[in-house]
Amino acid sequence: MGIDQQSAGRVAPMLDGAGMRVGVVCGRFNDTITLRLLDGAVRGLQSMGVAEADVAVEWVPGAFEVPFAARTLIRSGGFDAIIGLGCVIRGDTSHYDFVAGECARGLQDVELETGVPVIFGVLTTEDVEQALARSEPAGGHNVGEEGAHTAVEMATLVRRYPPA
Ligand code: INI
Repeated sequence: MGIDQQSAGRVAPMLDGAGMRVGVVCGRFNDTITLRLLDGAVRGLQSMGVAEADVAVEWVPGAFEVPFAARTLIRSGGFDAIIGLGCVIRGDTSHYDFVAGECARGLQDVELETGVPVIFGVLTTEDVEQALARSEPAGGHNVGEEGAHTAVEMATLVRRYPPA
């Protein structure tokens, strides 16, 4: 579950982030996990040549606020991509479904409305153990780091096909 099944001959994307400006919006709720995602995202961006000065990090209260912040950054201008980070862990009530669902829908809405790639780097897990396993330090599985790769790949697509 949740593992991208890769074929042996999979075509690797060209990931060159030099000159790209990327916003990272991070939810504070469950910040022991989201800090690990943020580490991964920054590490991933740096590894692809995105300059430190071209990465803007903004914290918001929780995953529910991430889409609004993503839209706010995009409307300010100059961003090639936004990475949304958060961690929603299932509790005893239906709150989880609203927060996780609206965050995902909101991020997709912002991406399609603005034409700027918005990456869903929000963990939605049953428990803390699952969240820890998806936010590992360098060399391990980290959804923030994967989000950085997705951001640069999608921003590259937009650069190849600018609006007419
Ligand atoms: N926000 C999260 O990012 N993760 C959660 O697990 C979570 N839970 O479980 O409640 C959560 N709630 C806060 C929400 O994102 C908003 O900040 C809050 O509802 C105010 O709008």
